[in-house]
Amino acid sequence: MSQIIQAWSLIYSLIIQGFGLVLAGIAAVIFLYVVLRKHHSFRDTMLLGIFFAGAMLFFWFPIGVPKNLTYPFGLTTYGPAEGPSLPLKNVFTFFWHLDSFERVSDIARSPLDVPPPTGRTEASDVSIELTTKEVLSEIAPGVLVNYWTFDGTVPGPMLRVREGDTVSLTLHNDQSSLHMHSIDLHAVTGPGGGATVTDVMPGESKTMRFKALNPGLYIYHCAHPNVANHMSHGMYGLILVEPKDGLPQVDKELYVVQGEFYTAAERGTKGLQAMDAGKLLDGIPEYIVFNGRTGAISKDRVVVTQGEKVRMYVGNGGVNLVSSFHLIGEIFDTVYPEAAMGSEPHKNVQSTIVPAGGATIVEFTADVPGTYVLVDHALARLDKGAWGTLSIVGDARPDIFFGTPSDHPSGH
Ligand SMILES: [Cu+2]
Repeated sequence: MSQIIQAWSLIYSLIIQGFGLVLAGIAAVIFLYVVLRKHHSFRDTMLLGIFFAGAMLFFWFPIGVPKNLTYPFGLTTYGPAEGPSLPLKNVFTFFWHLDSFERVSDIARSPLDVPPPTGRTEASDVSIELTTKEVLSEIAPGVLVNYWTFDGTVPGPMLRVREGDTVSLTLHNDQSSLHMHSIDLHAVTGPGGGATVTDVMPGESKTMRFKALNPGLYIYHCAHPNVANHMSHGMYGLILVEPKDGLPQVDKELYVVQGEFYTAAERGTKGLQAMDAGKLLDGIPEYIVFNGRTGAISKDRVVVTQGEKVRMYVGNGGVNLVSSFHLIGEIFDTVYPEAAMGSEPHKNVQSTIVPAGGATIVEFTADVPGTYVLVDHALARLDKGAWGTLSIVGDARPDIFFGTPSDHPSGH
């Protein structure tokens, strides 16, 4: 039953609304013709008809065709490949096989899911396997999205290698996928970052090999055309290339990736959502989230003990917005700006830029217990979902922070 409701919400917004208007228009023309013909000659009816059509064009033309009706046929794009509209055949196949798509109970990759340091002092051969999979999951309570993923979560798994390693990466595309996918790792030196040699059909696998020449934290993402479309379905993650001497040891490491989702229906509309190619091109997302959905990073999930040194690996899958990453109530002791390594990191930073298709590394020490809110400090984005919380547990530190909490606490 719920599938029928979900399918209905999509059919309603995409098809019925559009065709309904066309049907109403045809009926209105016939109705007018019949009524006018009763009292007027054919010539007068035609003149009146032309008058009404002209008046309608006068008011209608400046407004243009309603946005819903332009999708997916009326979108003009100038990219290197086709625009972000989904192939119509795949849309039909999607509905036909709606029941066979895996329903993931939680799309979010845990912020605690960070692989341990390689601990190696020598370069090595490393094998990585990733599977692209299209699944269904909730971006907000009751709001279902068709996510395209690496390994079934958003972001995909964090990868960790060492500078100088030779990486053999096999990309599988799950049999249930409707689309081709590929991977472009910004850590790769070579055409397409690997995308040119990893384009995989559903059910197919391809292996690439690359040498991790430059240390740093890099975004990886699907780069099958339309790239923005694939990325805004959730296809991104981070790969850390540790410098030869490793990174300084910390007590806790966290993994956070911001991303945007462009649903056709308004934010909060329940049921299965269609993506809106127009909103994607205009860069007006309905949802902006950390780790794939609203509320993915919570103070119950991320608990830091007082005194611990925390490092956050932060990425931005975009595809349109630059993030102003900030942790309310903390100052980043150390920031590797744009996740660059090899130069002196910045000290004592409040907010740091995470470019679309870029990353940053921030570190702080947990001093004062309480709940802390991480945000994109373009704060209107909080209401689209771009925030999370973490807890610091420990003893009060009145020497650093003292006051009486308000009965009406503010978030900032
Ligand atoms: Cu893809």
